Amino acid sequence: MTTTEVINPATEKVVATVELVDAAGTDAAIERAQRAAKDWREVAPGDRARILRRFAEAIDANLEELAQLEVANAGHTIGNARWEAGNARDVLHFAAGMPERLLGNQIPVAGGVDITFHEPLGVVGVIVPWNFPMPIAAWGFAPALAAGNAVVLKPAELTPLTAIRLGELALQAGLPEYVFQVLPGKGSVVGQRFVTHPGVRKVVFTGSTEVGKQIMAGCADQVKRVTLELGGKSANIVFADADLERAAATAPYGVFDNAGQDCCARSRILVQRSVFDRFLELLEPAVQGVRVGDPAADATEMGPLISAAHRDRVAGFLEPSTKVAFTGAMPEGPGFWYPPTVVLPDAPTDRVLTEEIFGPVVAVLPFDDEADAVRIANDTEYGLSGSIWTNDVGRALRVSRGVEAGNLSVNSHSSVRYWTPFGGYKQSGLGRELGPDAALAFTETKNVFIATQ
Ligand code: TAP
Repeated sequence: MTTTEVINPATEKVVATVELVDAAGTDAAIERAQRAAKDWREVAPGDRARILRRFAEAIDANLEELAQLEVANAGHTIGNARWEAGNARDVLHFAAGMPERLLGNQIPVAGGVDITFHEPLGVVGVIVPWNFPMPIAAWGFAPALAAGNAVVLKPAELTPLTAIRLGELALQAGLPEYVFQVLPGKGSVVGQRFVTHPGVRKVVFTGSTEVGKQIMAGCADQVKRVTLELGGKSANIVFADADLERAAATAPYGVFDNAGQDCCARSRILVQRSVFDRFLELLEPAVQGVRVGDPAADATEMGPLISAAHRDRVAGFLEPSTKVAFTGAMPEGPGFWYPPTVVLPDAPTDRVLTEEIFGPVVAVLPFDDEADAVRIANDTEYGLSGSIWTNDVGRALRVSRGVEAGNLSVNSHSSVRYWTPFGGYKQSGLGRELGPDAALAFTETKNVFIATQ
């Protein structure tokens, strides 16, 4: 049996040793899930709903333990980690409303009755990255279970602890055995088997665009259903007519939350040229005010990066020639720390502008007018989220419609609510998660005609 050591990124100490599932173990789990799925789809909608509610309540009862586990495993601030466990709970509560609302249509036809059903797919494979282990897992497994599917879930090798605990809580809450299995293991082994095993009927993948493309190509072989949530390079657009003080005070939190390891990070700040210098003056104290340090302390706003390798990768984006405007604080001693960093790119082709850094680095650049702002915002292969700061409601709507991204916020940096749809344009993804239609992504629509003559 292969094992992996789970490291606390704030202390560099080993917090747990986890056994990794191999290819044969993955196949066995998929086959158990196939059998379990047959019974689970027959459970009455109201009973499925009740079990999901109990699962949500079990998370709530263990919320602090789950949050502390995430602080130790992923270096998330305790405030964020509590929100993340609460989000998994809320996503389950929301999904518990779905089994009884999977409504079909009755369509007028001649000579009979025509009705549609939303049938479960069977076994769904969910592949989760390390940046938000609990929420991203729940966005996949909760609606999939609600729609009557069995789920096999692969957490990232770096962050398996909360997913393993969620698997235990599901069983305690009364979810039948093998309906929800957590399989810690390597992406190239367990994740890859989700793609190639014909028993898995859909793959939900969140992670890098590079691996997402391989997953999509692999799924094509069996015309396997796929949802992809991939990278981002989102723009925070600040117009001269905006409340500049608020825009500058909040901008660091729109990009440095979770140490910038957030697919929705607003890692490009576009500022109207007439207020560019003033905005930078206001941004500097805001960035220096971000409290970076011990993630277990209540007041901390930013923790470490996930690993030494990732810190090196982030640092690699800054060339000797990169113009750094200013940086924020960073603790000394052990831990994979990187300070909040503001850079001023020289050209539209600079890597800090074109590539997802996935760390606490933000590029600030000027634009001339509305059309220029939309053009620069869209000058990327990504299209996940973004913010627009203006006090002109017409402009807010025009620019929101013009920016090619799935999740935009005006005078705010919010991206994710479990009851609104979430997902990306272009190479940021395929399909949508969350929102009122979440369960439909885990069903096939079946049309049945019944002759009455
Ligand atoms: P990846 O390296 O792509 O890994 C994501 C997951 O896929 C991990 O569980 C990984 O397993 C697994 N995996 C790796 N290779 C695989 C393969 N060949 N077949 C099947 N599974 C495979 O991404 P990451 O670095 O962990 O996560 C960061 C990326 O996720 C960023 O680009 C970020 O933008 C994106 N992200 C997007 C969103 C949304 S909602 N759009 C949300 C969060 C993150 P192991 O790591 O265990 O090998």
